[in-house]
Amino acid sequence: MTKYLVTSALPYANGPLHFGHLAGAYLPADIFTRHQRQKGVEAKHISGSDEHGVAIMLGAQKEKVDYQTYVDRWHKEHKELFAQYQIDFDFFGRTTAQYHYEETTRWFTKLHQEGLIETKDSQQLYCQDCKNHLPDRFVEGTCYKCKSEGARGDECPHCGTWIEPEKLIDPKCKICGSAKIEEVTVNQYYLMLSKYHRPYREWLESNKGRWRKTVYPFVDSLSKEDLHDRAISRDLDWGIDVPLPEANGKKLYVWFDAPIGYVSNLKQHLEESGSSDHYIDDWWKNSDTRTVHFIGKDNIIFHALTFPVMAMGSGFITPPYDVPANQYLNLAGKQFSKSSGNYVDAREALDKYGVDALRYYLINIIPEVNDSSFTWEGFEARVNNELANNIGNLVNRCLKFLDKNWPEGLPAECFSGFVESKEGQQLQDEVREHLQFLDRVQLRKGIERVMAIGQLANNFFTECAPWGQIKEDQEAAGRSIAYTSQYILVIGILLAPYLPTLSQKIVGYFGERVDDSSRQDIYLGELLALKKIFSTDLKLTSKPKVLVPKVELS
Ligand code: B3M
Ligand code: ZN
Repeated sequence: MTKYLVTSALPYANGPLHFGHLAGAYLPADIFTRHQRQKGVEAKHISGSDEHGVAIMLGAQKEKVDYQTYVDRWHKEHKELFAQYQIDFDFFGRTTAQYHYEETTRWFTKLHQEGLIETKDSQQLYCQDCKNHLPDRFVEGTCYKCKSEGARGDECPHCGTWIEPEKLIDPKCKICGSAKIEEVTVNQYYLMLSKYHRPYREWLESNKGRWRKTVYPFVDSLSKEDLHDRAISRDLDWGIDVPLPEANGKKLYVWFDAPIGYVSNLKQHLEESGSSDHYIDDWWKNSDTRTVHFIGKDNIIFHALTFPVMAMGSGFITPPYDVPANQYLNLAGKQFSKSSGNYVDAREALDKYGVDALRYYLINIIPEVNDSSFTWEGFEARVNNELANNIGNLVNRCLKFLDKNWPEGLPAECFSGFVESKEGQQLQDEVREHLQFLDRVQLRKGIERVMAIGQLANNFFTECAPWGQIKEDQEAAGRSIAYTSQYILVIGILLAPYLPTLSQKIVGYFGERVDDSSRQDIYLGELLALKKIFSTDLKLTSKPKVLVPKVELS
């Protein structure tokens, strides 16, 4: 039986997470995991803090705290924020943990034995003023590919090029700001990607139809001709030691150990939870497992190229089934940036507007195909016009009407005939289509489909006008309410992966009659399950309340 190993990019324990992170990786991974579980498919969601690398060193140096204290703080903050946004993980670990050092060492040793790690001399940038080596983000300059400024020694955030630092135009030291930069020769360990070109291409091409149009062609063109070897060691004092005595304390490059974090964190999770599963045999190398990496577009190379080569080269794990990378989410058209003030505090926003409203808007602007933009006006309009009007109001009006006019319960006979009706059949088709969107990781299309069902339910309710019917024909009014209630229950169930709280509240009105198995049937588009659920009179478990308060921007 197919099962899913869902991962989301290990966030750097370096500064607050913003909506771009949430909508770009964590929320999609959370929804996809909840979706699989709702279908009855086993799924695990694994992530953790990425605690090495130069960006973190710079951050800690700026605050004048030691590296471990610094990452401890951000690790804790991130975990709390995820919990508040109801982004659930089976395990959220850390790359400074002992278990992660051990797993990473195992990988290095194997790849070294297999001849996929070798030493080479190379040119590296060195600051003549502060006398530091300048790998990765210790240097910034103008990108030699797209000519935009702010390209870092590891990548250009603008065009996504994997930067060779010595080629940067006008490089500057990020530690002291100096432009007096020279090249020195250093000996480093290299991942010999060039040796793996052929098998890599064969694997890549096997994913062609499945991967997103924003992902496959990008890696395809990058790897068509050849693959360049990449340095995976650094002369720094923060990171995992290269596990060889002759390495003299060199550290591993953060992008070597970070993706191994998915593997080490799953291992730790299984151990801590007392599972009898083996992390490799039962998960990573099990032919039933589909690994899906949720990431932002700047991480594509590492997840769709280097880590897969490490996977195949070590033989430890099967490379990923899908890498549904997202584009960028901007704030009012510009990049989120705390330092330049283009920034929203995700925690404050949550305190003000609540988790359903924020998740709803963020899901609607997941940058699946193009970059997208968060705006407060957009937030207000979408929550009020769609979630509050289309769903919240409908549920409230219909169930209040039921409660008021049938205080002893709406008779079971009123519910019959819905599944076979033209409305019921159409609803069934819609639910099945919804399923396919989420299976294909088209989450925005998924939630749009749920809202379209909300619209159908509203149309039905308005056309029947039970408030008029009840004056002449009690039974007809009862039927209208019973049919609308069935729409409402279906909507409540479909909302589960997106808005767990709202879903729970809606489904909760119907009480214990909705058991796990009928809930699953309905989610899968087997609407016959409604018949069993409504085979007895319906009395709500509690008085209907306002479910989606309107947003008022202050
Ligand atoms: N920490 C980059 C990022 O947060 C990096 C991801 C690691 S995934 C293995 O964008
Ligand atoms: Zn310097």
